[in-house]
Amino acid sequence: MRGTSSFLIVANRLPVDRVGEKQWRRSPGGLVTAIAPVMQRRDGAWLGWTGAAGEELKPFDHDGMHLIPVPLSSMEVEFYYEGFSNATLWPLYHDVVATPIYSRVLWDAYRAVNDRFARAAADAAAPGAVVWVQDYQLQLVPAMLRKLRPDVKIGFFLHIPFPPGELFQQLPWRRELLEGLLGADLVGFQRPGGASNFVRLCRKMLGVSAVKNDIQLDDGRTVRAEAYPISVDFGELDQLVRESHVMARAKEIRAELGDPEHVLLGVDRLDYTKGIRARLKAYGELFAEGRLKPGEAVFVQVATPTRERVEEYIRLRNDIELQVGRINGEYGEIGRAPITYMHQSFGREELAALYCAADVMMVTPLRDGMNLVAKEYVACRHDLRGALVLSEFAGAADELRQAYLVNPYDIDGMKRSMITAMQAPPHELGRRMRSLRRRVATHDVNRWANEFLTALES
Ligand code: ADQ
Repeated sequence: MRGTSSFLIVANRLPVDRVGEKQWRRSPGGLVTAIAPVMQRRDGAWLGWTGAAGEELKPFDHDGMHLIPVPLSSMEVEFYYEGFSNATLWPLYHDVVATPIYSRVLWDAYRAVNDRFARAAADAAAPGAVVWVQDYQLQLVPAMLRKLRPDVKIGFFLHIPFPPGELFQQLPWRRELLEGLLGADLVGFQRPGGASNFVRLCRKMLGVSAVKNDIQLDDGRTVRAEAYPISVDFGELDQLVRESHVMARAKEIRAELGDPEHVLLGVDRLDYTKGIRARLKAYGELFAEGRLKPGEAVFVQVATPTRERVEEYIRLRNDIELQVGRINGEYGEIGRAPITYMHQSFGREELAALYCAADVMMVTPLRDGMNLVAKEYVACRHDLRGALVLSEFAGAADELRQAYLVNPYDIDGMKRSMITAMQAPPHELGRRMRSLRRRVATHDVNRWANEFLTALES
């Protein structure tokens, strides 16, 4: 039997979060915003896990979207999600900044869960449907689905970096993953470098031929690998920050921080790839050297709780909380702590107000597929004030050339950039911000989704 959905998103998570026992709320974030209208136009469905282990739910509708839950047992959450996805692939794809775990038990769970997603997609897709598979948790799905349903068009988008061969080749299951991805008609990456790493690896490991980004397979199919840098909903954010209550809240935040001369901001998932430790180290040294004084600057670091059962993340949280305590303890005065740290998730409006309150936005990942925080900050600064300090190792650095670009491994360099950004004259900030905003406004998340889908369907 064939399903009825002519457009299908397949992702690890459904685009909803639970509120209370029975209610759902659409998850925040660009992907859902960009894709929701396409789903409504095309009788689409979204297939994914609810986020609760052992839960089996029937398909349901929410907010104009048809949602198909895929169940995961608690063992699968541990082995497929926390294990192979987040303790093997995540560190391997991010320059091995933590040591990846290679375990056959984890791999078996990854394969089994990918197979379940592929079968569910095969059941849900209408004849000739377009199926768009998302991210590193589901890299085997394209080939598995193609086997079951050769009639559908399959796209895949990788939200994180695709590593160079020297690193990828560590993976004991490297061939299987490449073959999994080659089940798609179009494989999308954040950066051109990711696409070329992939093509080169396919040539080398699988012996296939390729003309530029088109990979030729023995069965006559051509798979295209291409960069589609993801973005944010510029229009929505730009409008949000013009609302008077958001502007008022931004002022209030600065007052609550003691109206310091400089407010610096970091907003990240509490992840070791985000470079939080190095950024705080650089900031702390500015106090140690007397280049900043208590009351003069406040660093607000918001770190969203994430993957809290994975060992590396437990260690990271302890490290950062110790570091914050040390800097505040050593250099703070009563009522004037150099760092305000929050291990919390914020709502869109509060986040937007924080962006508007910050003079210097510190986005300094050691490696990042794109980094939407950098683009959100730019979208929120219609006042043309504010400086973006951005890591060269974030995908966003390809586009946001007018940011203060830094190497996050270079502590002295980061200190210099922080000071330069804090002291930059308004006309210089305005010049940079105008150019950054032009880029994000013309390359928003709708354009990203449209370009990918147009290429997939052509
Ligand atoms: P992430 O690693 O999650 O995404 P990022 O792109 O920065 O990284 O997106 C984080 C999102 O969470 C942003 O929209 C941000 O506003 C939000 N967020 C962060 N901290 C928050 C807080 N305390 N409260 C509320 N919201 C918060 C992965 C890849 C990235 C890639 C994206 C999209 O790692 O490189 O840009 O997918 O493809």
